[in-house]
Amino acid sequence: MQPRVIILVDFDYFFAQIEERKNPYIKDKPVVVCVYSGRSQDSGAVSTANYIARKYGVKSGMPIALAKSKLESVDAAFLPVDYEFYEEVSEKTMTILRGYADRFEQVGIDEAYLDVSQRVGGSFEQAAELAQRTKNDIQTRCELTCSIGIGPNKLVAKIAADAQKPDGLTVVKPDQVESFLVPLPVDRLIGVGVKTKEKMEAMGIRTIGDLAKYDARRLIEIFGRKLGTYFHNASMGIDDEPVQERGEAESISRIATLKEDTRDLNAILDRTDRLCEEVHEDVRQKGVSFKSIGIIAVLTDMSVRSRSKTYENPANELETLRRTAGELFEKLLNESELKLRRVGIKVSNFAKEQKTQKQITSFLGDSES
Ligand code: DGT
Ligand code: CA
Ligand code: CA
Repeated sequence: MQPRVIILVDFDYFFAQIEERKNPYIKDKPVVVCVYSGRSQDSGAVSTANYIARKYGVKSGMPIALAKSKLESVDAAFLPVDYEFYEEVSEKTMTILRGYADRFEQVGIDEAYLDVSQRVGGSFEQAAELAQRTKNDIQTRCELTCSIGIGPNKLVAKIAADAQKPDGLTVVKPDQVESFLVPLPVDRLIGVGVKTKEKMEAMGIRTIGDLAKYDARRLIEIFGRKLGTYFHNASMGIDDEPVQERGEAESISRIATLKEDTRDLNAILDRTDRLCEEVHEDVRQKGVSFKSIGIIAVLTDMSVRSRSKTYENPANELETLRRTAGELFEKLLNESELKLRRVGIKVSNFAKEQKTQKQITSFLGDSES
């Protein structure tokens, strides 16, 4: 069987790099993107920082005041996060990246897996060329740098992408996986967070190689079957998880403004019945079934309420949608005093066409990362 060739693209200091692109004059300074909590002037946390600021010890999650003290002696730019704009940029980059993949999976705002096995015919050399072309294209069209890892699976590709940052390109061929992983600290594996790392250290496991040598049965005794098996396989670079195209949408919804603010259930349902029809038409066209039905209400004070109900079995009938929406709006009216201004209907929790096998990432909920 031809080996899989998986690419992971991760953008460098994403939010801060976008800010640099916006204001090129800050490019040579430390740039710190902050989530201000608004309580006092400098309260809040660092979202991310450019690599110049990182040299001064500034890190994601750090209090803004601490970052300021680290950069006291230099001219640095502290900027508030602008998520909407970053999302716009993200969408554009993801559209470009998708064009380079047989199968594509976005993970988070600045990261994506590309399965390129077919288009490179299993060749890691060709994949490296493809990755370089991808980087150039992204640079030309988006003026952004990214780091790329290439491996025989998602796990190795991800760790490879982290190996050289920023603007890196790291290729790990199947016969290099072992020597690549063995010396790395164990917390490079997804799923090994601070606590697990400490626990493993106490067991004498410091590197991925140490973990690979550790008795698999003992790992299962200590971490449980799922996590123990995952750690054992991951330490040897084994990962069968497919690059999974995301469903077109995770939810389908419609929202509308009522003719006048009201608490009259009939007037509300008159409007939401039509929204239900529209949602249902979308559901029908997409050929999905949903397990969750939700309602959204914007009240006269502009506050937003939502309620939802999840069924055991997926449904797709208009009648179920209408009936559930009716029940939920009735409940909501009982629980609040204000009139409703806008109403919405949402379905989510779509049932997949074919059941996919439980994969490694589904273990990760049990662990911190
Ligand atoms: P990198 O990939 O090491 O060059 O740096 P980033 O900044 O791209 O880091 P990454 O890929 O982990 O995260 C992508 C974006 O997510 C980042 O630009 C800002 C945001 N982010 C990451 N960590 C945190 C955090 O701890 N707090 C907040 N608010 N945002 C974060
Ligand atoms: Ca990144
Ligand atoms: Ca990332």
